[in-house]
Amino acid sequence: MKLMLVGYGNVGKAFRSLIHERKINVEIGGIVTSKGAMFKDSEKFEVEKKIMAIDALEEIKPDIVVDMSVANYKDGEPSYSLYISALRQGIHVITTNKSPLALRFKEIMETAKMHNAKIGFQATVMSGTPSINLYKILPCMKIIKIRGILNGTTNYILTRMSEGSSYNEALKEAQEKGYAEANPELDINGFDSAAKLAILTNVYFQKNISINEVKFEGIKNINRNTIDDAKKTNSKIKLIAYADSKENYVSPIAIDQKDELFNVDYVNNALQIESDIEKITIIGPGAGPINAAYGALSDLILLIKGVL
Ligand code: 80F
Repeated sequence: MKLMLVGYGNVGKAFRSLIHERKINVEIGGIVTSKGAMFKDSEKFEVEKKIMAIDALEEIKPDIVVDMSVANYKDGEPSYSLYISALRQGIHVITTNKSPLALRFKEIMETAKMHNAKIGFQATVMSGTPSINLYKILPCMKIIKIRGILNGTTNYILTRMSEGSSYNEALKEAQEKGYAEANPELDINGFDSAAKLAILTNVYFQKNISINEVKFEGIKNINRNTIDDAKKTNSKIKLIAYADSKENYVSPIAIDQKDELFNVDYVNNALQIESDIEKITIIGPGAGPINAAYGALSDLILLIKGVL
């Protein structure tokens, strides 16, 4: 299997390292970034041709495109057109980039189905902690509601602020650890969580909503006083995402010690799934280069095994 990697930042580099360290039997035929393409597998990226990913398909002729480029919530481009073009040619797509799926879920899924190509997007929600792919092993359940903490950066910031750090210090740490989006405003204002909730809603409730249909608020208005006030009542502020078949929202909420999400701190994320059969909670890292890269790697292995 030949791969074309799109995006070679924190996640792209971690993904390439994992492929080599774990000796995964694939060929990296080229890497494309915003600067252009390189038609070989090398740790050091050097532009060989100023070309966009969609045009590099012709030259690299991959079996699988792995998109780890920046999110664009205006129109999901250029990744959206890249997916449609690749899928129409029967090229599989694996992505860590939420924006195309948070904006045009149905078109992407239908194109994949029509052309017998696979689209893997585990890493778009909770990185390597099973969320999207978890649904595949919960057949026949009627999902009633989902609730969770879906953004690593804001959960890290809220945790560090409750320990005494300033907002700026905590954000800087999250950026240094590779948790934050290239534009961290997308984390802070709730956009990233809303995109993840839209994708989860589509998967868990078989819907076709876009991020524009999610009500969301980020942590912009949370300050030391809000956090200290919550502490006085043994509560913590968490950026909670919620969806059932009728409503959805992302909002900072004070939760108490009885809440299962109370101890989900730092970069950890959580997803509670309430169904007609049982209630499941999964907790694990929601961000980090190696974690997001692992989400994509798990899709790749499932795809190679024919079970994605
Ligand atoms: P980074 O900014 O390091 O790299 C982006 C790369 O994209 C660069 O190489 C850039 O050249 C390339 N690029 C930009 N425009 C391009 C174009 N038009 N064509 C080709 N390449 C282009 O970004 P990251 O951190 O490596 O993230 C990459 C993608 O993974 C983004 O879409 C992220 O949203 C996504 N992702 C990142 C995660 C992380 O932990 C986690 C999962 C997905 O919960 C949180 O706190 C979330 N902020 C992170 S979730 N880094």
